[in-house]
Amino acid sequence: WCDSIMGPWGRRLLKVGCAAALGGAGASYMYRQRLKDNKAITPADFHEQQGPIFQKLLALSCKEFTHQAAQGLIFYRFATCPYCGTVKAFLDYFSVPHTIVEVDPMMKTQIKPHGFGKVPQLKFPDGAIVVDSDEITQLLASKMGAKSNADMDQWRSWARLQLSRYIVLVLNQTLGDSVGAYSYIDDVQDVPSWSKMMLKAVGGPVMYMVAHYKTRKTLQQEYGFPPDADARAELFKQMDVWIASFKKGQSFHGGSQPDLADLDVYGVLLSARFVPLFEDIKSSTQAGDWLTQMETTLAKNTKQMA
Ligand SMILES: N[C@@H](CCC(=O)N[C@@H](CS)C(=O)NCC(=O)O)C(=O)O
Repeated sequence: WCDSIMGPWGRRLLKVGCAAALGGAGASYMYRQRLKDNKAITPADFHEQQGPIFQKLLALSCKEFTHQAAQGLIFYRFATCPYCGTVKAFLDYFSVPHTIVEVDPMMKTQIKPHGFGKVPQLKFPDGAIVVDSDEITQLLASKMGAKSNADMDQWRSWARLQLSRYIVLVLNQTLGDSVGAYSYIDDVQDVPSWSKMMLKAVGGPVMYMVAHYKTRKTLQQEYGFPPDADARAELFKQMDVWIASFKKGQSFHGGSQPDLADLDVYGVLLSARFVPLFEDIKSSTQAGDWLTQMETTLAKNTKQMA
């Protein structure tokens, strides 16, 4: 039947079509399952279930905290995760000694034993693990005596809720961009080659779909991003508004030194540092000098051990 109606090329096309449909359905099932697993436990419950070890961490004085942290914390992250970027900026700025563990984004092998499926995660020498960038940065800021205010909070929310999403849209404009955004993984050791391949073959297309059908919709429905507007132009415009919020003649939002808003905004932008977008923001918006000063300041302060 096939032979007479379709011929050999038709049959080949049919097979490729079926394989693509099966692959798509499989990826969609895995993605939904993963979201479900990620929601299985909240950060608050995860912290509570650690019991006294977590309560002890919260109760540490600034001096005791610095003493414990001096032994080195382990920071689990995906290099391109904007929330992980905020934690990295805080660790660097406050000179908290830390070692980075790059988590395999496909299999998440390195955090499986922890029982919490999302990064960032910060592990303390006594075994306590803090998850969620909001919780981690709040803990670090309070132990370092850094306070927020309403204006900073507004910019910090903008960074997490809007800026991070514009970056996702720009990084996933085409399917090629989505696959290319995972190129950083080639330089990561401890991730098996087959996982790297899967990440590009499956993770890339999934991120493309997420960006176009979820992220764009959220920006439109919740943050007034006009349909069919150019995400890159909007991102650049918003970066200029951020810089315009600085007091006249000051290098940072915080004045002569970065404040918590500077750290969060910079941290979110770190998610784009493996692709040309990061340098484009430097050269095509008012944010160039600020970005360079942030890089210099954090490089001077960092106590990254590996
Ligand atoms: N609200 C969390 C969000 C963290 C989050 O969504 N992390 C993503 C990476 S950007 C993640 O780990 N996703 C789990 C996965 O890929 O399965 C935070 O601020 O830390």
